[in-house]
Amino acid sequence: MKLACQEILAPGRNLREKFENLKKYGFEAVELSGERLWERKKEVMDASREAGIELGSVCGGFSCRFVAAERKEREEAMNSLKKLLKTMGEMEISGIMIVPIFGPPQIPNLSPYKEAIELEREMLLLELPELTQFAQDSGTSIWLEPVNRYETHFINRLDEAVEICQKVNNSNLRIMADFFHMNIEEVNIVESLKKAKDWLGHIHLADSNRFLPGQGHTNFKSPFKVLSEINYKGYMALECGIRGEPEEELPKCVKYLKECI
Ligand code: LER
Ligand code: MN
Repeated sequence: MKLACQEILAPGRNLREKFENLKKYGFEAVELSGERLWERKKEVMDASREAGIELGSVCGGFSCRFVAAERKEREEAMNSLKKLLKTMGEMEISGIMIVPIFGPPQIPNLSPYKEAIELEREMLLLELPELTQFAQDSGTSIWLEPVNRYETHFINRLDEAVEICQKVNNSNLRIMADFFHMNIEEVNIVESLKKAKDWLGHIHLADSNRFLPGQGHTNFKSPFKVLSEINYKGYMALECGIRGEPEEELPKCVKYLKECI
């Protein structure tokens, strides 16, 4: 388990200072935004080398319209993800999370023929083999992220994401587990992680209120015990708000997380 932090949370006047601060606080890796990453490639790689911190993962910064009604939008989403995957491979970044749909269905409900969600699942299953193969050829991975019901109607729990990975059957498609969403959707986080153990590619950390771990009431100890038992070797990246000053709260959070591991 390697602790990572999203770049947006890091204090610092420039990228290098942000990365140096994260390293100083005890993080091993950074989670980057994918926004025009190809243009920032050199700056990001230089800052990572100079600060001695890994580039772990990418979150956001591309079109998520994979199952939109318009073919043009779907193709744009596929192409924008491919462009990012290629850059990530060149930067040796291990993977990117995708949330296939935010919000309500984007295509009509055709029941009794097929409900919107069935059509969306089928559409995604047509696209994922090509995207996953592209990720594999580029040397990186895609992680499907289950997100809570208030943000999407599609894939809320780990088992739903695992089912899709099983169908695609490519080792470069894995799921990711976000503690904030799991707190809302899973019956029992420990049991869900155990069941998903062979498919786990990445983790997002946030407390119950989506502030830093330690600033809410989530129990991290028992899920972390499971992650140790299953020998989870991936990243756990902070994706949350911060109550207080980042300079003080981020190192405190690292200490707290290390005590929980
Ligand atoms: C959205 O709530 C989320 O958790 C992000 O990781 C989506 O990319
Ligand atoms: Mn997340």
